[in-house]
This record gives sequence, C-alpha cells and structure tokens, in this order.
Amino acid sequence: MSARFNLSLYLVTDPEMTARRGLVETVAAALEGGVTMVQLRHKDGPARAMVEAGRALHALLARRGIPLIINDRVDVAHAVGAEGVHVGQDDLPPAAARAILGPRAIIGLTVSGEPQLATIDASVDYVGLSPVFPTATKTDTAPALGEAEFAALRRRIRLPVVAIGGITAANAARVIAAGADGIAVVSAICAASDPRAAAQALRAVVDPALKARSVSHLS
Ligand code: TZP
Ligand code: MG
Repeated sequence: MSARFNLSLYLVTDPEMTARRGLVETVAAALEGGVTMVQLRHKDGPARAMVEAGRALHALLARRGIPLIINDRVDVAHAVGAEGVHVGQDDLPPAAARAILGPRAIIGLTVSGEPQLATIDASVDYVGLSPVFPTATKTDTAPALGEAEFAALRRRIRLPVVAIGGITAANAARVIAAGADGIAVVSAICAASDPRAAAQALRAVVDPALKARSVSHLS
C-alpha cells in the first residue's frame, strides 16, 4: 500500500449521526480507536460550513499524520488544504481534481459496477468499491454488489481498493478476504454510542484479516 495513505480503517463522517456528540469530538474518539483515514462527507452541505468543519478536522488530523479527504468538493479540499478528495461518477473527473489539487493530492474514485472500471485513470490513487452490502446511510446507491461480485471486480483493479456500504465488525473480515485493502464505514462508527470502542472493534477484525491475506499471498 502507498506510504501516503493507509485505507485499512477509513472513517466517513455523517453530519446527522455526529450531531449529538459533535463532529470533531466523534472523529477524535474514532482516532483514539485507530482509524487510519478520515473523509469529511456532507452531501449538499453549504460550502462555508464544509470549509469550517474541514479546517477543524484538518487541525486535529494533521497532528497525528492522518490524511483528511473531502467528499465530492474539490474546491473545499483546496480551501482546507486537505490531503485529498474522493469523487463519485458524477463529480469532477479525477484528472480535473488532480489538475486543481496537484501531484501530491490523494484522489479516490467511487466505482459501483463493471462499466465504471473504465473511469479509473492515471489520476486515481485508490478506488472505493461500493456498495458491498445494503445500507440505509446512502439511499441513492447502486444495488449491493455482494461479496462474490465485489471480489470479481476487485481482481480487475490494480490500485488499492477500499470497500464501503453496510460494513460492520461482523462482516468486515469477509470483505478483506474478498480482496479489500480496507473498509470505509459511516454508521458503524458515527452512530455508535462509543465511537472509540467501535473503531477499536473494527481494527481488531481488520488487522488480522489483512495479515492473514498477506501471509496467504506469500504461500
Ligand atoms: N457510499 C457508498 S455506500 C455509502 C457511501 C458513502 C454509505 C455507507 O454507510 P454505512 O453506514 O457504513 O453503511
Ligand atoms: Mg460524490
């Protein structure tokens, strides 16, 4: 995996799920539990509020060397000085994001099915393959891939792949075994009563699953 980022436990934030505890407080707790990457996601949120939230998160994450990725909004990523952006199929194309954010930016792209494999170009650093399982968090997703389809698509992608959609501590090991280099979660951490413990529980599943896979690859 790239030295610039570690996809193994990727927290994607949700403004409503983090409202009670607070966005920064939720992310701080999740960091203590071991998240390796954070994405600020605020669908249709006002740009000004996103920039403010992004700056607050960036101050927290930079101290720990954890990259901040902004969902969709390349302009917000630029304004915040975030490490990268995650774009979907209807957002700015990865090459346009790269042109704006520069060669060191981390650019992630969502892929939800075979036809979209062709959109992975040289500007992309990692792929978010989704949704693996049904999820109530995002209602406009493509149908869930399931593990077998996820594994088949993953084999056709040469870049690091993070799995997202309906992932919990109960199914995370299966997703890693299917070829994911990490898991991205919203509700499993943001909606947890104890985000630190939730992140720890996920790490306790993901770390051995990744280790088991790298060992089996050597044999
Ligand atoms: N993209 C594909 S599924 C999804 C996103 C942002 C939501 C995942 O949320 P959860 O709560 O981890 O299922
Ligand atoms: Mg998007």
